[in-house]
Amino acid sequence: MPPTKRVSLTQYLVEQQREHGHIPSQLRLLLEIVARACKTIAISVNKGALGEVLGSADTENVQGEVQKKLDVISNEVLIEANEWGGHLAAMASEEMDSIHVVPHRYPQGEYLLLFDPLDGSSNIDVNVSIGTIFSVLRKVGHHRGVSEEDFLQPGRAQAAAGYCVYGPQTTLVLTVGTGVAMFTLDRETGSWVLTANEVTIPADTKEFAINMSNLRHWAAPVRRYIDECLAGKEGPRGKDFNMRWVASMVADVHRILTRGGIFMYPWDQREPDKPGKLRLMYEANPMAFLVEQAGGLATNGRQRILDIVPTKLHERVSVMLGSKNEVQRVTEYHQAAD
Ligand code: P6P
Repeated sequence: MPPTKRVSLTQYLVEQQREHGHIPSQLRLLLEIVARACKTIAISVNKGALGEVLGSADTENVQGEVQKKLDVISNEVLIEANEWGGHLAAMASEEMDSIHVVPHRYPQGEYLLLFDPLDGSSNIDVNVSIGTIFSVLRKVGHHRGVSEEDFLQPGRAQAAAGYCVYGPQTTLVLTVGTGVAMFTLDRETGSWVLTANEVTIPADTKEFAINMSNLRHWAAPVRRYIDECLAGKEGPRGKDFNMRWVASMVADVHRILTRGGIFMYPWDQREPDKPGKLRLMYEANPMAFLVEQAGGLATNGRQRILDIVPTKLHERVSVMLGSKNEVQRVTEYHQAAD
């Protein structure tokens, strides 16, 4: 619900620190710096063709995907913003093969920051909403140095998570484990203003988000779930459904946090060895943390995404998240099929 008086991100984080003891000062600094980096990215995104930031960077990332100029720019903004603060030990990004350890010229902190610097890149050149997704872990143990193994923690260990959606509004959405808050960028003052607090996803929905062009490749439980939605009022669900697919996870998840829905990017038979398209560490985990904090569910069809113990930094996962009763239903269809 919209707050009555104007609360800035800084005030919100100070109150979380003071009243809930949920945000040690290093985590508060980290979140303020990430929020500031998102503002910098928003400026580049909003320039579009005027900023010579569109099109391909003519390079490939670890996923073998052609990088857009804005992918590279956004990644560099986040790295440079977070290196010097003394709050981080290392960073990991969809755009980098291996982890980026904080250079020795700076103090090292206890946090690990993971991000997809610009998710939904295929939408950049066609002016459709895109976003930055981030996840915060703590470095566990008192060993010196930091390695990729330090990042391989289940999503339930996250200290914080969030995203920034670059759309008609620029909105930062985050959780530190005490619910979900949304901040809209006031471009006149350059500050993030609290515009929604205690965000809650309705348990039921009539809206599903999936790339229907993959229908023939899905496993039976997903086919069953979607076929029943398409059967509408005359079918077993007894109600009509609507479909949305932005092809930008941040935009689809933001809609679900705002009005409910179910988002699915399931395993499909085209590449049977790949569990799914989306990445566990810096796409599925942060979104699953946010969705659960808003009363929703997030599974891979069989288990809670936040319970998956990663084995590789860039591992992929099948994702079903959103309105609790719908995610529960499609997960039960998977379990019945097993
Ligand atoms: P498709 C964007 O590339 C992304 O990683 C997610 O943001 C989005 O939900 C999905 O892929 C879109 O995939 O196959 O529909 O283009």
